[in-house]
Amino acid sequence: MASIRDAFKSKIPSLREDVERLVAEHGDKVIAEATVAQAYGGMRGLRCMVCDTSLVKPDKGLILRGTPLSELTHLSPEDEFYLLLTGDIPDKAASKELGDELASRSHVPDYVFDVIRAVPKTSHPMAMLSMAVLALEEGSKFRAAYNEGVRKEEYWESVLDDSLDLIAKLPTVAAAVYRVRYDLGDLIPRDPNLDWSANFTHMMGVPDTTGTLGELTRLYLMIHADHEGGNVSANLCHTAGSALSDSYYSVAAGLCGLAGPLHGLANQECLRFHLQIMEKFGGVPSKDQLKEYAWEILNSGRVIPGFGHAVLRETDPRYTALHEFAMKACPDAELFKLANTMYEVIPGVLTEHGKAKNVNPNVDALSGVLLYEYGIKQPRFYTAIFGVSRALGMLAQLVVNRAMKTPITRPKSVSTAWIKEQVGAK
Ligand code: CMX
Repeated sequence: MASIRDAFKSKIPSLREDVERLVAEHGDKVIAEATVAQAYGGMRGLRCMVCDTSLVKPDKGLILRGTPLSELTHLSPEDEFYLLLTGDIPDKAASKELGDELASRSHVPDYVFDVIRAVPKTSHPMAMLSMAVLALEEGSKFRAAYNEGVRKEEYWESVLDDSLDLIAKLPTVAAAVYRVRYDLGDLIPRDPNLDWSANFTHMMGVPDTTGTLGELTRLYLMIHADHEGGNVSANLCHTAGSALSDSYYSVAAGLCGLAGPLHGLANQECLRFHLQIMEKFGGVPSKDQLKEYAWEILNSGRVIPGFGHAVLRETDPRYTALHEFAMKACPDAELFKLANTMYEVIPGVLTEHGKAKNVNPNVDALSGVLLYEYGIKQPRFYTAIFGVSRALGMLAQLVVNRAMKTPITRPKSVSTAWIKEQVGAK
């Protein structure tokens, strides 16, 4: 099977032809209408953005290049990147070639570690990670190619180079953020015998006491990579990239969005919520105690982290994948027992509360629990781990968009006065 570059390159002519014909023959057909509620409601459900790497179906969850997540959780994150970009799962040879290519691109210049060390220790790891990604921008091959006048048809080649470089370096950079931010001692070098995921937790210095840390890291980094195009991180990366900002600028933009508590930071908030409950009740509370506490949270105007979703209307299949892993790896862990009690109690409480459109758990209801059980006891770092994974999806989408010559994003904004006039409101 071909290398990731050749496999993608061979698909570009037919992808371009297909979309050009679609727009030429059906360009004036209507696919979406916007209501006033959507204009004021985060454009929820508005179908006016294209993303071919993955799709989130309200009743089924994440579908990657046409295949449900549940059938793909055996893939390594690197193979998933191959799939997201090309639409194909690599065979052994192509997978090894990609792994070797990432290893060969993994060197991080020393000045990037200096940037990480220069930031106050009180900074959030997501701020440190975003800064480190921006520091890597100095080496952008797309920016250099653009300055030399590369043709639009060929933008994708150097964007793919930057993207592979960034993916290769991200575990080293994020692990450095972890060790510096939490005063864990010297940085740990990459181990050439480990793959991309296993190297990440190795460089963080997380002890593998059960022999299953590598499996958890692979699964975690796999399931968080892509979640179609409209979520905050993917959308921000897409918009920055549409201005031809290179992969580093675009991923940094996406990471800044991921850092929000309603998006990627929810895993941190969720674990903190679990720990608070354990402390308050001196262990796993009874269902009645948990129900009462959940009402206390809701009545004080706060959300219950780890439940609900902007698009999904069923249990998140990413939650299901983590649950299956936890059932094998740590069925007796107290935090896992609490997560299970929450699964039994919270949907009923949220249903009675009557606001949330989805009362089921999302991926964050379990992701932090597992990281904590495996010895990563700093919840503020969890979103940075999510960020390393989400970069795969953001970058696959970015390369596809440059290959498709997607123009700069520029929706038309309208004023409240215009909307009032439009609908005949006073
Ligand atoms: N606890 C309490 N209230 C909730 C809730 C929850 N878990 N989920 C939704 N609601 C509330 C909303 O805050 C909203 O209230 P208002 O009308 O007062 O503003 C109402 O129910 C309707 O919200 P919705 O349409 O069902 O959900 P949204 O699309 O507005 O928001 C999300 C989605 C994820 C931000 C929301 O469910 C939430 O805040 N959940 C908790 C945080 C969380 O787990 N985030 C992780 C998301 C995972 C991901 O990004 O992939």
